[in-house]
Amino acid sequence: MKTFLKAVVIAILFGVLLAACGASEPASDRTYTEAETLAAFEKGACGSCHAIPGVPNALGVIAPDLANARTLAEEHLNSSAYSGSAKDAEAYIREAILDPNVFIAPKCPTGACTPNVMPATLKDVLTSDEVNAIVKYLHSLPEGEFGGTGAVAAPQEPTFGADIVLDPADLPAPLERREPQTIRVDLEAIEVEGQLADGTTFTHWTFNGTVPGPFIRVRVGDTIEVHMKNSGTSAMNHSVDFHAVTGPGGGAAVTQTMPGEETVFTAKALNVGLFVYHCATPMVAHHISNGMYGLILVEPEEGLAPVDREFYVMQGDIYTTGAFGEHGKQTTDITKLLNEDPEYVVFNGAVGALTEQKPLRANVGETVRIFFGVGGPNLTSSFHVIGEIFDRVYDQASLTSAPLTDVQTTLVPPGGATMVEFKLEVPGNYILVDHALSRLQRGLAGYLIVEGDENPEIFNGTIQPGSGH
Ligand code: HEC
Ligand SMILES: [Cu+2]
Repeated sequence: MKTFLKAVVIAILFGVLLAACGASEPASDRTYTEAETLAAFEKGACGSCHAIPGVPNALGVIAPDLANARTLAEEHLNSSAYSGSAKDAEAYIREAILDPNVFIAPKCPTGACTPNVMPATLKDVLTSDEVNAIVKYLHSLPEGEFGGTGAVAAPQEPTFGADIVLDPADLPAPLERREPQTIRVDLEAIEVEGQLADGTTFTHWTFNGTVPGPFIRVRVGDTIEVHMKNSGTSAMNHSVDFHAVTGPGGGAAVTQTMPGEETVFTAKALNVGLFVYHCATPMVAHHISNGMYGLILVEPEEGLAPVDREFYVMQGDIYTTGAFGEHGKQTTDITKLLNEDPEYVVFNGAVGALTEQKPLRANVGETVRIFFGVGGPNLTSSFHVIGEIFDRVYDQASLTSAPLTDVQTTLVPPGGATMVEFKLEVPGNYILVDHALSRLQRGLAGYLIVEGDENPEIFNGTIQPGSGH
């Protein structure tokens, strides 16, 4: 609830910046297929805030239920709070989409409506044909009781999308010793149809096209100059909240960014540690679940102790319309999201990301360090590497406390991180897991493949085929 309130506060802040538009679109005679209309609702992400009967996934609970859009429109047209120019319900609905600032409905499901949560950018996102399709649909809904939303069966054909997996070895090298500097951080929110699993794609929302977003590395005392861009192809507004930042919303209060625009802020890294960053645009859980998270490391003045290899891994839970393993294009199921009942749980954004696709690789005799974070939005990880023991765990990613030593499994909450280090003595295939092992069946596994000479003094035996190791 706290996050939600924060999100609303942020929405208020950014709404102040939005200009009103006004002009209403002429009605068109074109008729729309049901699929086109549903696609328009999806493009506008209406369902992440509104419940809309007949629209799959439109089960949002923070905005008025549009089941009775026509009745709501007729009531609200006559309200003294209304400053628009619509004369009938159809025009009102169109205006609510194109110029929402002229009116605030008195009641949202979670209480009084908050101004400027309804995005003012839909007029840029949707074509006038799409708006017309939506208006016609909402205006034509029959009055009265709606028994649930008639979810449309997801297509079962396999789909193929972009590779959004960030390689766990893709992170900047340790910093040289130096005086504090201003470091420019470029983030771009990019919405992509990414490969989630074999034959299954998902509308990933990303920072810089990957999950997790880029690993950012600074030292304490540095000032970060964050350029938060939102791609012109985005349907949604996006933003960034750095847990390493001291200031309103960790930056989210000043980075609510419309498609095609850029916001900038600076902040001083006061605290050493490994911190999560994530999108904080309502519904925040939806943006995080779709992949908008990453880590920022604030090194101590003297740096971290040297190791042979560093890796960057993040865990996330995903709530698709279709069941786990179902082929086809998936979007987020808001009911499953709110019930914290994920279909997929993954490392670095996809099933197989760190097994078949981009496993961690190292050699016998080396020391490895894993920067591990949980984007979530909901599941806490019991992080464990099968066949290894963490020599050091920087619990809660506190790098200024002494590490725990000789740990089997460590807890990492959503919006939290840990840094673990261990030495590799024996070659083999070590498996990164969340020891809540049901999640293995939902996609959560990674390999650390260690090559080198056998070390029979430490481990001696013959690996059995089919053991999974
Ligand atoms: C980020 C959340 C959000 C999204 C996305 C969103 N809305 Fe809204 N919408 C709201 C909120 C909150 C209100 C009520 C406050 C207001 O009137 O400004 C609202 C109000 C409305 C109203 C007026 C309802 C009334 O009671 O008078 C209509 C119609 C509407 N939205 C349609 C849409 C459509 C269609 C889409 C997608 C194209 C959409 N909204 C996308 C949050 C959202
Ligand atoms: Cu976002």
